[in-house]
Amino acid sequence: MTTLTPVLTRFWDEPQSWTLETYLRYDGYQALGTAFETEPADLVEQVKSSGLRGRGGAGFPTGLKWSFLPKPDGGPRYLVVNADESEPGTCKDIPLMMAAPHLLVEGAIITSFAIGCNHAFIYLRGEVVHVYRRLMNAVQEAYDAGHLGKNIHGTGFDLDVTVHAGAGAYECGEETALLDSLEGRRGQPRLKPPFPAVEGLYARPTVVNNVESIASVPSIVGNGADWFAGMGTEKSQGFGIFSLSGHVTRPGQYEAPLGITLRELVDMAGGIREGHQLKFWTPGGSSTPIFTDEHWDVPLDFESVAAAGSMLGTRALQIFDETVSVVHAVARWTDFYAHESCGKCTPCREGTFWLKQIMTRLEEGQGTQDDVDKLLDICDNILGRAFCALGDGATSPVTSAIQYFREEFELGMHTPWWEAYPPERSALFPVANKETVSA
Ligand code: L3W
Repeated sequence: MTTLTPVLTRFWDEPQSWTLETYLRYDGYQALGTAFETEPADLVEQVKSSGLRGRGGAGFPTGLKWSFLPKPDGGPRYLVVNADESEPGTCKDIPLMMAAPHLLVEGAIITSFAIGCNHAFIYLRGEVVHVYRRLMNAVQEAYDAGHLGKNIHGTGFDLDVTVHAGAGAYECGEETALLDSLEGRRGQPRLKPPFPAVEGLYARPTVVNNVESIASVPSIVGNGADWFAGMGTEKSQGFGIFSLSGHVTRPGQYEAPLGITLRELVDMAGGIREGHQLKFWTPGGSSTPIFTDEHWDVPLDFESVAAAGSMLGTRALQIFDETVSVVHAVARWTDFYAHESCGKCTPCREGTFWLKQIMTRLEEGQGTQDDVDKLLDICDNILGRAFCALGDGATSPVTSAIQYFREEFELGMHTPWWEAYPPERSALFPVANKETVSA
């Protein structure tokens, strides 16, 4: 584990890093003690002034979101942790929950105390049964140690945590679809406003935050808002987990201050695989417009990435070298969005299906003269017209890939991708990396 800001990942390399015993050796649950001695409103202020912004993709200020909760009216209010990680390339929350589940549990307790919640939920992607088991064990350990339950450590504060496994749908990572799914309905997005902060789970005020956001809270409470705000850039403060996958020598999670560049991260990851060059990459998962080798030095913070034409998103850096057909890669993402579209709104349901049909033609070298313009036209009709961000996300790889590699799409009118880019040359994990991959 290479890390520039060893906070969330500071003990991942320990054997049994996930146990309470290990967590306690790394100052686990110390911040909880500090939080219980602090006024809840001051905790909200602290997280606000730390500058922490949502780590699930949108980057909305976390403390500000907490402060949107209406004044207590005696009824319940909820914390829901969005652990539905499923964006192609995004692989930070699941490793975090596997390696350090107590960071999330402690963060959830502090957040619940700050916002006055007595029942928190962790909504987990259904397929990851191993993560479900690990979280359940950590929650049980926290109950046994008296960090959860009634009158926690004599403070008078009660909290129960429920770990809920969904059925495995990308759409359920959208916060209101997640809430519908948690309530037992089909996971489809709700109209916003009202935002969940006002009317969320069971129509009660609800804070929905990403795993990494909540796991960052103990470090802020333990070290102070200024400590956190002192890292990163002026408007994108703190650190984050950057997930590198694809054609790098050592793929994995790298924790670093926001504002680090691809060049610095790839250096830490041992470079692009030997003998090859960077062709294109995603800064924040498949929903963020692709970048190319023009963007090695873009600071990876919310503002700089947006200024360069993409989004920081979930810091999922999928890296492709010159052996990869961009049409082939985009077609896989398009398949994903067409499969995962929930079907609620027409632009996304029909549009992603049309994108997929055209991308398949272009992949197979059977595209027609006007297919590239048709793709752009369909994207134009999805963008900003879909019910939630899934539709917009589906257009990002298509439009950005056409912007940078239009000639490759035009090649798809007569040449299948496998002739232009023989697949045996583009195996993602070459022999030299086998050790790293299995380790
Ligand atoms: C109260 C207001 N709350 C905004 C809250 C809102 C939400 C948060 C952000 O999309 C992005 C998307 C994907 N009063 C509020 C308010 N809020 N105004 O702030 O809201 P929003 O609408 O900006 O974004 P979103 O719908 O949450 C998320 C991008 O993330 N993404 C997705 C990755 C997917 C995963 C996954 O695997 N599950 O992480 C990657 O880039 O495209 O743009 O809480 O309620 N006035």
